[in-house]
Amino acid sequence: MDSIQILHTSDTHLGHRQYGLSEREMDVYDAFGEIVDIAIREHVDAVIHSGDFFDSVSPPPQAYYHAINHLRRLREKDIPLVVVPGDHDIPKRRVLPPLLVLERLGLLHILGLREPEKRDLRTSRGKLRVSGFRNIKGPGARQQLLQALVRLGQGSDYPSVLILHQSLRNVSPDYELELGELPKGYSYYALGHIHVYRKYVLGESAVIYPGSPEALRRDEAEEQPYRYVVIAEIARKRTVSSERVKLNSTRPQLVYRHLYREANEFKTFLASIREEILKAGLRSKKKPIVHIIIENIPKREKTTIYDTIEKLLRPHTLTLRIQATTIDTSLPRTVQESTSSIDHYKILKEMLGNEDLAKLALELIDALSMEPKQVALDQAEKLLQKYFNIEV
Ligand SMILES: [Mn+2]
Repeated sequence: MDSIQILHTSDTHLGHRQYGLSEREMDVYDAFGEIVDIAIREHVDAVIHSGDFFDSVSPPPQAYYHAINHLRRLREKDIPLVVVPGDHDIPKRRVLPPLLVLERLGLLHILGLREPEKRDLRTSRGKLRVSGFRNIKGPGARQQLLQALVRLGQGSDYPSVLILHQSLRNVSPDYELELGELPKGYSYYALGHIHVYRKYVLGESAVIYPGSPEALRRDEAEEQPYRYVVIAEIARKRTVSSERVKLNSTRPQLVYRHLYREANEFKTFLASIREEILKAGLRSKKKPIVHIIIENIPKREKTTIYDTIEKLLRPHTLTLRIQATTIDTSLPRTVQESTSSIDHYKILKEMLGNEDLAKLALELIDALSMEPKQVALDQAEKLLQKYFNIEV
C-alpha cells in the first residue's frame, strides 16, 4: 500500500512581536526553524501549512529573511511546502500578498489564494493530492465555503489532504463549518486558525489543528503550555497514523492565579513559583514569560506587594505581567466581597443605611448618564422632587 508521510503545522505568524519584544519576534523564527529541522530529520515527503504563515500582510524584512533561510533548507532536501493563506496572510486592499514573494522564489506552493484549488504534488514517495481554499470570513462565509467544498470534491485514489484555515463548530462558537460538512474521502484534514492542538476523526481520517508553535496570547498559553507539530502517515482515503511532536524551542509561559489572604502565605506562594520559574528557564534555555493574576490585594499594601513580586521574580523572566484586583479593607464587608459580581443596590444600602436613599442613588446614577446633558439634569431634578417633595 502506497503511503506518504507529511508534517503538518499552522499559524506560525512569522513577524509577530508579542509585547513589542525583539526576543518574542525571534521566538517565532526559532519555532519555524525547529519545524524545518523536524521535517528534515523525519524525512517527511511534504510539509503542509494551514495558514497564518506571516503575522501581517506587510511583514518586516527579518520575517522574510528567516522564512527564506529555513524554506531553502527544505528545498535543498526536495521537501515541498504547501500553504493555504490564513486571514493574516490576505491583504484587505489590492496589494501583493507577501506569500507570493516566497512562491516567486520557488520556496513554497500557495494553494487556493483566489479560488478553491486542487493540485498534485510530486513527492519522493509518489503523488500527493492537496486541496484547499484561503480563509473566508464575514457574512456569507459559510455559504461560500460550502460551495468551495463541493468544488474541491472527495479526495482521490492516492493520498490526499484537505487544507483549510477555518473554525469548526467543535472548537469555536464563531464557527463556519461543522465537522460532518467536510467532504469525505480525504486521507487527512489539515486545519488552521485555532492556536491549540485539537484532533477529531472523520471516517478513517484524522482532522487536526496542530495549534500555533508559540502561544501568542495569555489564554492560549494557559490552555496549552506545550506546542506541537503533527507527523502523519497517510494512505488512500485514510490516516494510517498521526502523532504530535513537541517543540523544544517554545519559550515557557507560566500563568499563576492566586487569591491573596495574608502576607506570610503570599511569601510562601511567591517562593514556590520562583522555584518553578527558575526550573522552567533552565529546562528551555529561554527565560519564561510569567503572568500573575492576584485577587483581593489590600489596597494599602498594593505598592509593597508589587515591589516584592518585581524584586523576587522579574530578574528570572523575559517579561513579568502582573494583574491584580484590590480590596479596600476600610470599606464595609459586603463591598469587599463584591469584587466579581457587584450588587450596587446592596452596597449603597449598606453605605447609606437606608433603602429609599439607595434606590434614589441608583436612579440618579442612571439619570445622570443620559445624553444630552440637559436631559440628564432635568431627569435628575424630577427624581429629587419626587423623593423629597421639594422644588430644586
Ligand atoms: Mn492564527
